[in-house]
Amino acid sequence: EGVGPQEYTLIKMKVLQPYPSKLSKLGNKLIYLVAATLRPETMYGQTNCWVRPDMKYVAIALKSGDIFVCTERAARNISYQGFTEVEGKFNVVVELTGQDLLGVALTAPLTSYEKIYALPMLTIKEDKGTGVVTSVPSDSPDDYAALVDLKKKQPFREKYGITDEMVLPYEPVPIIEVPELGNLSAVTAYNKLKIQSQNDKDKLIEAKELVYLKGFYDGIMLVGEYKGKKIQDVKKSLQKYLLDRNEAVVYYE
Ligand code: A2H
Repeated sequence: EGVGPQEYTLIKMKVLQPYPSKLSKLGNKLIYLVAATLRPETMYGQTNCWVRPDMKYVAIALKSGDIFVCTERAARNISYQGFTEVEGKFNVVVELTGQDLLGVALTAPLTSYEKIYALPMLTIKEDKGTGVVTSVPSDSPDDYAALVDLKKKQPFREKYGITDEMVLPYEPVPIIEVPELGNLSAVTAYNKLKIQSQNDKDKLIEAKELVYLKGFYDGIMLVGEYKGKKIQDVKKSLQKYLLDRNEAVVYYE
């Protein structure tokens, strides 16, 4: 890790009514699963959200009145970044596990899918970001591998109470053209390296090295306001767009 703090964009993924039973007492409050990303320009390609079933999460009440769902570790960091009533303190309104969040319907900014779902990813790290990850299978090999696992393994869906309509209609969306890797760079890398599942650790590391470097330096937007522009030149503008619309916040750790 670097010496300074890492800046992430926290994407606010809004939970749709009816809320799951664990969150039902929050009634008409706005609840967001907040996903830490380094790639705000990829939000056009979101197909779902990831949570880890066996991990603990908290729902915290912010001074804005909104509720954020994230790990307790992230909640503590958030409480030092001006979002809570009292600096360094956070008000836990519900304690949950990832399991409680599976199958929750959400809306997310910029994606062309009207409604997306919280699905299980088993490789989420507890000590990074918020423990909630937004899924962009077109450009992230981890996301594509986890989505394919759910698509091709019915028993895996069933184990976690995930229905077909939460998964099967969702396909990677071409949003960035990368020289030699095409417009679905994560899919290209996955196929090229013959990745078998989200647990294929070494190959996924290789796939990520391939995709991220090229994507960042040579990627061209295929959609949206910055269509035709280079990724490095649009990242900040798209982050600002999301911040201005209150669809994201900046988060450091
Ligand atoms: B990124 P870094 Cl399209 N566990 O967002 C595992 N992965 C996590 C995580 C956690 N607790 N928290 C965040 N992440 C993911 C989009 C994306 C991302 C694309 C391409 C690359 C990419 C869509 N998923 O990350 O270790 C999130 O996925 C490249 C590394 O801090 C977040 O950004 O560098 C990234 O990892 C942060 O990882």
